[in-house]
Amino acid sequence: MIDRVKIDVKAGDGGRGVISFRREKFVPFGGPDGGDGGHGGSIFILADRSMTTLLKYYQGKRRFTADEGIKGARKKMHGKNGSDLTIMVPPGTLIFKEIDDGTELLADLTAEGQKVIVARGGSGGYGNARFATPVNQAPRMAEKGVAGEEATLLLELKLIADVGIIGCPSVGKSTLLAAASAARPKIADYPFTTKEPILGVVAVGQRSFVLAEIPGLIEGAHLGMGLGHDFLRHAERTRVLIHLLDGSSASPISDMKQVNNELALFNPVLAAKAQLVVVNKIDLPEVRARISELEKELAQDEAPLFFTSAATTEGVPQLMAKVCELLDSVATPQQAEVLTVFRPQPKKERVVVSIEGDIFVVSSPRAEKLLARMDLENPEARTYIRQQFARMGVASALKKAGMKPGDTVRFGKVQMLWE
Ligand SMILES: Nc1nc2c(ncn2[C@@H]2O[C@H](COP(=O)(O)OP(=O)(O)OP(=O)(O)O)[C@@H](O)[C@H]2O)c(=O)[nH]1
Ligand SMILES: [Mg+2]
Repeated sequence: MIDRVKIDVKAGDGGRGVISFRREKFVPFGGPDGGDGGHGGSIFILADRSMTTLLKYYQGKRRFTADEGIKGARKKMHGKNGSDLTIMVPPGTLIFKEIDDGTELLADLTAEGQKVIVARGGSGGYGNARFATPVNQAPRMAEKGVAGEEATLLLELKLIADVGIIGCPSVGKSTLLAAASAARPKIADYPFTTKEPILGVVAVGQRSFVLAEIPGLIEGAHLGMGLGHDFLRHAERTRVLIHLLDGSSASPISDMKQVNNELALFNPVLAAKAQLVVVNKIDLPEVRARISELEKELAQDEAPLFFTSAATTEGVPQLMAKVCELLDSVATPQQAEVLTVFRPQPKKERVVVSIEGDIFVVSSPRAEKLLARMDLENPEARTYIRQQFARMGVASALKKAGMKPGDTVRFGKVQMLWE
């Protein structure tokens, strides 16, 4: 039961900085006062419990854009920042980003309130007021805003079960799941019919919860016997456990003790989870005859006790209503935190020049970033770029590679004649 959907996100571009000069009465020549552009809005994804599936993104919008930053204005006025956009997903959603050779995991939102940034807004460009220097007091250049990040994301929902059905093999776990939900697991009278956890959604009035069958537990399960650990790990995520017993077993009580022992050995947290004890198969006359005896023995345990027939559904609605009630009283693990995405960046950038035909290709993200912000038609901006290239070591790297003025140089998507 995995839910997957692909969406596109585009953060807002930064607003451009503007070129403007103060104009005042009786002042023959005012200084530069062009303000900076606003930053583009970023896009976040937030785990929210009001969402239970990704269905909304199958049926509705699949492309999300955040607002752009507004351009700067006169009197050094900063343009308005674009507002951020938050996309809601259910807890349990994995977020992958498409990259050239596959996908990379950006975040695993397991708990309510976790939030991750998936596309950063572009920063606003500087207005001309920023470029005034003692030598150039009237700069006629400003920066363009930086483009907002864009990405294609794959959202994948791992359904986290609220409630797990545990118990020995063949006690009727699949039958109970089928009786309470629309899930249709395989049911048969040999052990380990169910080989992986199976989930179903149970509706009780207006409420619903996710119920999972945890495959049969036997002695040694914590050591990997039977079907092993994986399922116990699955049970760790649930909030309530239904401990199902076969009323026709030689000793339902020792079955229960054995399973509880396995839970404790695997993880004490698991053993401490709220349990409901359920004796199943009461439609069988020999089981019905034992009810009061079992009731007495099992009453020692503090867990609520139920008798059901998963086969005829007798007692099942009452059990599910109690589960619902118990879920309300068991606090959900809540931890609001902002996840940071780890993207390693080289500490100090090296400028690498390669030659393709008669074009000098410069690899330098910093230089590319600078060019993206500049208006190459503007002579002042070109002078500024030349100065910055000298500082970044781009000019010397090109010279070393044998480039001469008049040659063609390429930075990412931008190609230019070297002046
Ligand atoms: N009479 C009776 N038989 C039942 C009841 N519940 C389950 N069974 C039978 O018990 C056998 C095992 O049922 P399953 O639901 O497959 O049991 P399980 O616990 O899922 O078993 P595994 O997945 O193999 O561990 C099947 O033959 C069912 O028909 C019940 O309430 N009454
Ligand atoms: Mg089963």
